[in-house]
Amino acid sequence: MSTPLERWVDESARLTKPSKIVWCDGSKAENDRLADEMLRDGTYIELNQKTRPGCYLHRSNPNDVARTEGITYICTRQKDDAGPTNNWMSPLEAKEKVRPLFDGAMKGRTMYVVPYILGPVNSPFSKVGVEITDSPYVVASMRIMSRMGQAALDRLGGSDDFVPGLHSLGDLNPDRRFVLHFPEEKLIWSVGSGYGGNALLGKKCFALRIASYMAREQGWMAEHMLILGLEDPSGKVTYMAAAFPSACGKTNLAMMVSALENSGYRVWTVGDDIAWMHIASDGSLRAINPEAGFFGVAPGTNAKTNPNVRTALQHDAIFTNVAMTATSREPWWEGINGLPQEELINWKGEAWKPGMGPAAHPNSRYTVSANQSPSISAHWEDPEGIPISAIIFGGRRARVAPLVYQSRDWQHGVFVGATMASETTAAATGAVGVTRRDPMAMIPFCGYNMGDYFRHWLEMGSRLENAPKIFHVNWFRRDRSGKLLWPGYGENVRVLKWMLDRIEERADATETPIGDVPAPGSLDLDGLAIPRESLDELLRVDPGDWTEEVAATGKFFEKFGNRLPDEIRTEHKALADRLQRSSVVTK
Ligand code: SAT
Ligand code: MN
Repeated sequence: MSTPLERWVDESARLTKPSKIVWCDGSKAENDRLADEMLRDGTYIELNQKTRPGCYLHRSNPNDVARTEGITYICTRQKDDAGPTNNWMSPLEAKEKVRPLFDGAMKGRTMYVVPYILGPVNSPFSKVGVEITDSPYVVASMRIMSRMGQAALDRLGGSDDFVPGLHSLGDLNPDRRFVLHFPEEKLIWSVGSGYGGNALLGKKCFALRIASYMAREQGWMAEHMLILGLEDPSGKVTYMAAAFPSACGKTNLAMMVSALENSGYRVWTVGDDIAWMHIASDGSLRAINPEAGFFGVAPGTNAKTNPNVRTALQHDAIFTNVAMTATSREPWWEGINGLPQEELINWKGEAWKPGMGPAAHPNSRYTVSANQSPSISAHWEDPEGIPISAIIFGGRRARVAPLVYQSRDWQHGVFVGATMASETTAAATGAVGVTRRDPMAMIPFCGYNMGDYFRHWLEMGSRLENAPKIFHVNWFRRDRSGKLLWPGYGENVRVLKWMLDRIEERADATETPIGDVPAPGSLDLDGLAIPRESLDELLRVDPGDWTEEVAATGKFFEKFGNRLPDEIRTEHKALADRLQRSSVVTK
């Protein structure tokens, strides 16, 4: 008798026609074997094994360097169930269109069967996925990013309780590239890309798009959030989850070395990208990190911005599309630490000269196990998850949003999340630096209609006896000359400390129309030289800017028609009214 997994593997092999099938066990021996093969065929380029044992460089096809949202689809039977913010095809049409691209796609190649667990091996909240892929780079990456191999097969047994994901590099032609999600049958198909979120199907495809759909069905949440613990001088740790769009500093915040370490405030990492959260029996919100590694943006990473990851990257890490020093074979990227001391080979494998553009691709990445970071929390694999006391939303905005504000309550907090916006980055293809609305940083990752997603958030709040406080931050506000006003990185702990003090009811706040900002003196600025005017500007709520913002969010919400919850409409109107009253007072 064959198992559901064996039947799906057979079926996929009949379609893709590989010359060989390998079931991955996740062992070191298997990983070493794959690394040797990849070194031989050029998929891996060896980095300096003396200074960085087990570290390799991978160069993806230059047309395949970021998530491609334009060819990413949510395939529900009804278009309206995918909603206005997702690309949609009917499941039938999508399969008809894309099946031919899988037909014979693995001829002459090896098909790897990659079973994996999302979440701690022994957590009741973890889930099993199986990716079929013809990319050994994907196999090696999945081994770092998830609990891959035998443990997953053991957990699955003969059950059909797994999310299948079929992946083939195809011919890497962008015209024949598709990332398809079938949330109703919990299935993923991806063809034509070998890059990150397009190809590591456990990451955005399962842990966010499919999982967000499952989470709504089952009453939990799958969110694009880092998870960190803030330790206070008494040793007590308070956990916070934060949603920022891709390449807006989630990894650096989660792994931060605190500027207030001497006064006893430390940050511990639980996760850097995705949080699965459920309501525990005591009515609190608890989170697990479904992932086991970090897939972080390399450029800008240095001793100041993320010292912990520098330590983590000393061994057993994969670097994708970074540059390399020509003689010592060290990975290199813009913002690593000044100018290179020797010749560079750029991310395309060419001898690099100034004027050729960046040597590392702006979306170049490192892939490394979470437990290689000195900042990893002792509780990061707790099967029941850790309790979340604060939810933080944030974006990259040169204007409008102050450094930090607190929402009035859960419903207002959901509205704050729903009105998030951020300037686009190199993490996805398309223009960089354009402000786009990105509710809860989930615009590219919500597996269903976002109007229903907002409703789900509201419903979760009504079931929480001990709901986390909700905040919004913006590390990226600039002055008139375009200079960043806030130093960021390790100094961000000051903002986290203010949140902790708000949770513990120790810090004062000033009420504004958009929410509560730190009262004068309540933000700990000890040892930080920041001009008074900068601080005023950082916390300023400009009625003109915010009136425009209200108009922009109103227009965005119109897209959802009657799927938009009334509560969001009510909050929108209430904000408009508060702004109007405040501008009357200031006049
Ligand atoms: O390419 S990924 O989706 O894995 C990274 C990101 O965009 O956040
Ligand atoms: Mn992400």
